[in-house]
Amino acid sequence: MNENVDMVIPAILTKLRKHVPLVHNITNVVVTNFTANGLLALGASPVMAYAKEEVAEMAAAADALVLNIGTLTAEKVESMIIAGKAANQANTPVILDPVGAGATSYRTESVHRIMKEVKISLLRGNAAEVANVAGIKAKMRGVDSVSEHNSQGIAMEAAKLLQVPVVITGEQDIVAVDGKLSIIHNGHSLLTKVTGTGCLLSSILGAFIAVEEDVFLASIAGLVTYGVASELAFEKTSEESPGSFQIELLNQLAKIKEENIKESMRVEIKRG
Ligand code: ATP
Ligand code: TZP
Ligand code: MG
Ligand code: MG
Repeated sequence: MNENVDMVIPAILTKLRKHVPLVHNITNVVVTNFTANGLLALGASPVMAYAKEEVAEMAAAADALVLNIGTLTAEKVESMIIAGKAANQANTPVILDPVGAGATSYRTESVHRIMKEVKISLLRGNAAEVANVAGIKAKMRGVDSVSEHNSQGIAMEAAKLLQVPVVITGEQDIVAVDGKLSIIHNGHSLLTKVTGTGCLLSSILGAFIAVEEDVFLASIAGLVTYGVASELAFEKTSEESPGSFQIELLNQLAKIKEENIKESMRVEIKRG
């Protein structure tokens, strides 16, 4: 790892806490409360606003807009497009989590519609979701990816085909932005036993991109912060208990410091 990146990445967390970015989420009903609590714990300011009468105003006032299609309705798609356009006009970054893309055609088509109308700053999903959005066939069952995928290959190809920065998460997290590529090895398998950990991560990436305009660096910083917080949470709960781990993850998102990140970050910059 480049020494400069070693210093720059942890410092983005301090920047986030200083600025307390307002993150406007149009998200799903499963993860709403967990997402708000996770953003608050980290040091960001969450707001959920869905009515088409108010989303443009909220998105324009926010520091990041996060669109999450987990429990989609026609009304929500309409609101997401209105909010996304307002965010684009105000130069507010827009993060898109294509939850379950490929599981039904409605999800895939809605993502395509949103991406046609709104300029996306970051697309974050599991390998199968991102593959399906990019037109690369991959199996989905509900909101979970079914089989092993070549995440690195999919991330690079999707970023190129869609012309959008991409983060694919899983055992390893991949960041592909403008030909740059990074792999993050932090995280804990208990994250797969708590619903909404991917959705919360997408919103947290929104908070990082709000304070750091280099999307490549901001994404790496968000992923290592979250990954290291999950490792600390596992150390505290120290057994395979998803319930305690979920609560401890919130605690560690509040407690994590630059020093913890410097000590534990496992980041490969493959092409910087
Ligand atoms: P899925 O529906 O496939 O679980 P998701 O949207 O929940 O996708 P994940 O890929 O689970 O998103 O990513 C959420 C967090 O969990 C990320 O920080 C990621 O690094 C971490 N993670 C996922 N799987 C593992 C694993 N096997 N080991 C360690 N960390 C993991
Ligand atoms: N069903 C629709 S949205 C959702 C479920 C279970 C939450 C998915 O959250 P994540 O973060 O992708 O695990
Ligand atoms: Mg998961
Ligand atoms: Mg998800």
